[in-house]
Amino acid sequence: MKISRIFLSIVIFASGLIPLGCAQQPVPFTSQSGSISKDKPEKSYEHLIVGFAQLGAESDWRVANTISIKETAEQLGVELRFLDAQQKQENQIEAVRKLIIQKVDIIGISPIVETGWDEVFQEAKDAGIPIILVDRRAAVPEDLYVSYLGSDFLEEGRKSARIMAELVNGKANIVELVGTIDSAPANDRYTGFREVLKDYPEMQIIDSQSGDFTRARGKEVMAVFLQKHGNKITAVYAHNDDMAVGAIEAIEEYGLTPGVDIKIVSVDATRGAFKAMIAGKLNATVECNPLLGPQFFELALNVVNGKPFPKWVPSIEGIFFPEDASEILPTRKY
Ligand code: GYE
Repeated sequence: MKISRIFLSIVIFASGLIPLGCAQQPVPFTSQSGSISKDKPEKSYEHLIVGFAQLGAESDWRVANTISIKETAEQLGVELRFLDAQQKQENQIEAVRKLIIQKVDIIGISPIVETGWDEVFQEAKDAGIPIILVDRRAAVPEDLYVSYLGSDFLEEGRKSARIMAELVNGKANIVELVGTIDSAPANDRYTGFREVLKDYPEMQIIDSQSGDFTRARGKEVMAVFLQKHGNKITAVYAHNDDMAVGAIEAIEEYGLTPGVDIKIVSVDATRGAFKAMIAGKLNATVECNPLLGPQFFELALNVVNGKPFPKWVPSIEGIFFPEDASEILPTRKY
């Protein structure tokens, strides 16, 4: 493995964020919920009831994320009430309301989109039930959730652009497969990529459309890009691996060679991406870690017990390339 090509980014230091162990505004919740009174014994995992409002099962990343949450709950003996919103915000809002009625101790949610959460989060707060944002952020006032556990999506966008610039020597006609519209990862991967592109005037984004983070939509949108722009396209930036894999199929059906005629960079680092890199069809994948179960339940227990916790728990992530893919694939858990 060429370590030099794997840039482990220890986000917590790089971004100067709040280090683990620093309390960040847990107070409004703890005092409101009254669950942290000194008379009450500390809860252990076996006594914790956790609600989780998952957004759906749109990608390999999401499937791995769900498995991680469910498996960790089982290992720790936590009672988990898991609801799947099937990629509809109204279902996810409904799920939070159900969990409030069930009086769970705490709610984890991966908000499908960034906006539209104020009302239901306020309802949870009024009921004294803390909300942890897991994987995706929501655009709500800071007092409506206790903590965010997940990745730095802006940095993933920047990393993707830096890698792309290397691959194409600073000159490309790029098409972009955007994730779910208005989702935090799509918004930030879009913005972070463009931030870096400012330094590369000969790298142009010639088209950009949502593929909704799915393989099927990624393929469809890429086919449309190819019909519209044909051989002009020299690079694809996909906001996740599933869409990149779909795009690879579309490129092959169009008669071009993915990874060679068209350079491709995507985000997640799923096993599917490693297989595509081994086949020479994907040029790089930027890691986004879905295995958040252990960190989530640790955070949930700390919140419920009134222990200190950070406002953001960032993941540590790397970038992977074809030359290392065969060696690394067997170690990948998703
Ligand atoms: O990159 C994508 C999934 O929110 C980080 O959602 C997650 C993204 C992930 O559908 O594959």
